[in-house]
Amino acid sequence: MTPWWQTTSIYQVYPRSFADSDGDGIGDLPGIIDKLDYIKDLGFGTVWVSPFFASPQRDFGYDVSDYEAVAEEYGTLEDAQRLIDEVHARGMKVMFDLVLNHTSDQHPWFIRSRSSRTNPKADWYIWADGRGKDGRRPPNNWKSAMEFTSAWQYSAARRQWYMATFLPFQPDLNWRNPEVKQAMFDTVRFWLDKGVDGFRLDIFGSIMKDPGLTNNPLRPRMHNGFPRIVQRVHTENTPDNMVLAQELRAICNEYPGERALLGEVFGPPDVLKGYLAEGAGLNLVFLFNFLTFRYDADWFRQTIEAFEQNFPAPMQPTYVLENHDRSRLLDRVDGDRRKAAVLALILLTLRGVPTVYQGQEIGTSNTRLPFKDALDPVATVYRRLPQFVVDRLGETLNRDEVRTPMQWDASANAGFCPAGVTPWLPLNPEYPNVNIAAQQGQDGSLLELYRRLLTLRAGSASLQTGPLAMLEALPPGVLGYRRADLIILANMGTQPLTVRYSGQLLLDVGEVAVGTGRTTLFPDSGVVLQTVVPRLS
Ligand code: TEU
Repeated sequence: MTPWWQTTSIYQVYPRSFADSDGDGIGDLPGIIDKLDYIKDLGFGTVWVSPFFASPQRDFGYDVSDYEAVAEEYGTLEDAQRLIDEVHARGMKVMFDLVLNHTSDQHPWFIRSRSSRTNPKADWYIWADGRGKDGRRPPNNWKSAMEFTSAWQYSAARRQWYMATFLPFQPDLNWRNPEVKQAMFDTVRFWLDKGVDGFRLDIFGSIMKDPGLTNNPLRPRMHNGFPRIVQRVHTENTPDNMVLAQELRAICNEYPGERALLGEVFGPPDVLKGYLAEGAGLNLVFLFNFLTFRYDADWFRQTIEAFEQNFPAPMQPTYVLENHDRSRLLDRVDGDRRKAAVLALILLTLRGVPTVYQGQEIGTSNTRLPFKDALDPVATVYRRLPQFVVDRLGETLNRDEVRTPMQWDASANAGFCPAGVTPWLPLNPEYPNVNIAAQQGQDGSLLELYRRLLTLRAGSASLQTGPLAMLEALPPGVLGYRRADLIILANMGTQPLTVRYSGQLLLDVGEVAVGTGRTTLFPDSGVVLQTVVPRLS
């Protein structure tokens, strides 16, 4: 039998902004539970919940201070258990989000660790002596994820440096210390025991660094849409990190029901595939190339082909057009909702596991927010850069812009929290028009398109497990592929185009004309066609 994670579709919930059940302006676990029917009715198979664990919330949960407790504003451990059970009661799966690379600097482990060089937790984080006369220069040239800043932070108490791959308040755990490994594996088991179906693993590729602290090669160039000052050969996707994937998988394999691991990893597909270790490692890895797509048939064809080549069945590519870190897709197509519909068609008919970020299904746009008011700590780092550098670096350096409250309806506060309450981030001003209630049941709405596509997918073996083959001899502008007996076509060009493919129309977006032996697609349209008439028995 095909394991559930190979054929599922994932809906990402960002708890702080999903639904506020107790009127404090912050989303919470009971709020998510109240909305599970919504996710289920759309047709998703899996809910991935971003971190809700105890945290000072400087990075809104990606800075954990207790992995086995729920942050007060999100609820209780009982709520977390109820969330798991309620997801299961609806026949869905649930993945939690594990931040294994670093903790909060407020985690008791780190508070202890930084207090002296001899305390029992002294070696739980990555500490090193500095260079130079007083050791006041960082141990090596490793850069943080912010690119411009060192990965090392000085601690006066120890007169040493600790490593922080992301932000200074997120010290990296020392996974080469067996006690650390044990403690973190215990956490993994803690949640598996409660019945969680798997984990999304936060910046998983950065966990195992070179123990020799070798300098990274200084070779500035673009990588995955980001400018890199140094190449991260000694700090990212190291061979030891691939081994860690297999160790974690072995823990999951102790449990019934195919628990699954989905890695947030960055790199070229042939490197990322190493994490899957031919079935013995992570189950899935995010392929983030779609986050920086060009709306262009040729771009999609090439990108899909590269993934197909590197992730043939039973491996599954994991496609992602949006998440809580990067721009909403609508802003990448100048707000053109027809293009958003074509992208939904592609995302949900490809081979592999599609992921959808809350609000994507109604075409939420980035909320323009002044940089100076940003709550996002990443924006705080970049705030010091001159605007022209920020512009060149790309979009959504202020991640608040993609984390504003979910737009449930046109009432005050969009139904996210009660009227009169101030939500933790301002609402997207478009919410009176762009919201779930306005699109629910409306023919032609993006929301109903997602529902139709997910329903089609859930009921179609061809879409779930069928092979994917690119169609040949298509006019430039048209993306086309076959999934077993189905044909998917999308016109991403600017002219109406006719192709020599036809079949029974299962689903269409935009304006199309399906004839005998030919289909005409107007710009920003697409179809799913069935080529073989099913036999009646
Ligand atoms: O993100 C890691 C990451 O490298 C990026 O997606 C990052 O947010 C982006 O480069 C910033 O410009 C993960 C989480 O998804 C993110 O929300 C956390 O802040 C981060 O790890 C630290 O845990």
